[in-house]
Amino acid sequence: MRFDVITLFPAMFLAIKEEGVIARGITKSLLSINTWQLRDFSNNKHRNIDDKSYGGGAGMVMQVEPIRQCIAKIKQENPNSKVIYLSPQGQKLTQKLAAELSTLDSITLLCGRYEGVDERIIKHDVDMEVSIGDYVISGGELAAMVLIDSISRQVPGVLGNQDSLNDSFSDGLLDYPHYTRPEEIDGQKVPEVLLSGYQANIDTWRQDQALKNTQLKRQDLIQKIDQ
Ligand code: 4GO
Repeated sequence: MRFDVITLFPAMFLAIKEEGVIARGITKSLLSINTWQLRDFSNNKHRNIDDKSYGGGAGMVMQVEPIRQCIAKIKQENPNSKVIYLSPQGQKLTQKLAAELSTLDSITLLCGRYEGVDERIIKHDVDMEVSIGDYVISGGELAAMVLIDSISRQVPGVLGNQDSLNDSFSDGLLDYPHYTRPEEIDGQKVPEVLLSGYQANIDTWRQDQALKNTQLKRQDLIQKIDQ
């Protein structure tokens, strides 16, 4: 999977490029993250990429031309790249959507700042709007990183011996509880079944706990399964 990211703050992406699961995916050549500084596509010497909003009001709007030129440049190398704009108006990110997007070869992520991008970019250049939840953040970058992470961990080989199929939500339920050493701390014991060595019993216990966890914490997810 190749990610191309259009942003005013490329350095923000060092956080995921240099640490953790995504960094390992990059080392294994299963992933690449290429950032594009939108200001490099400005058409003036001040490197401006935004202007006042037609109709007035506070806040600047990101202009069409630099974004369109940047996308054209990215598409020279990846003609089929799917262009995603991160915004609260987008389709809500779920484990299922991340799984679907993980089958693509190339995704371009457009990160807005200020009041966002000129609507004509969304109409003409963007294939899909995605939202990471019903709240506003100051730029698309953090949302893009959430999307990159959730997609990348479902790209085959990225997680190694761990397995994204066991993630919460993959079967529509939350995860079961996890324990590690020591067996007892301050009187709190690890559930006996996990020490028993009977894998069938452990699997049954985990399924039961996942269901109970979901009933207790996320009743709405149970209703979704029943539908
Ligand atoms: C994405 C972007 C929220 C989301 C954003 C979200 N806020 N819920 N802010 O996924 C345009 C300028 C959008 C700031 C950006």
